[in-house]
Amino acid sequence: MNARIALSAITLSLCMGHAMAAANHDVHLTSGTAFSPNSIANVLVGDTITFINDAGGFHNAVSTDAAFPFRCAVDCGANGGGSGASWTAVVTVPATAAHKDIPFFCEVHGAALMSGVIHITNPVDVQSFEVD
Ligand SMILES: [Cu+2]
Repeated sequence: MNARIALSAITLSLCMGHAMAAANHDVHLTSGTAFSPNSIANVLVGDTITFINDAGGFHNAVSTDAAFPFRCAVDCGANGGGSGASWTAVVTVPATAAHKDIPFFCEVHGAALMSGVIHITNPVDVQSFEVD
């Protein structure tokens, strides 16, 4: 049993390449019409995306994808419409978004002008095996 646990831990560390704890990905909304970065890669289910509007722009961040819907500005609820205030909003990637690319945009400036995409991958499934 001890051998099995040790090998599982080694396999895990080799496959994952990073800690299992959820990561956060900051996305800044600029004073112009951009998300920075506008392509967020290597996102895992359970990670958080933090949208930060601190450059004086009037924006929100919206996904209409049913796998990972959000509409955020001052909050991700009633105050999710555009706001020029300094605001921060955090969304957590749900299991329904695994292996998907989730597009998002700013309703104030429109998807053609101000948009981005979250690339959601998943870690290799944990495997273990017995060694006699
Ligand atoms: Cu905008």
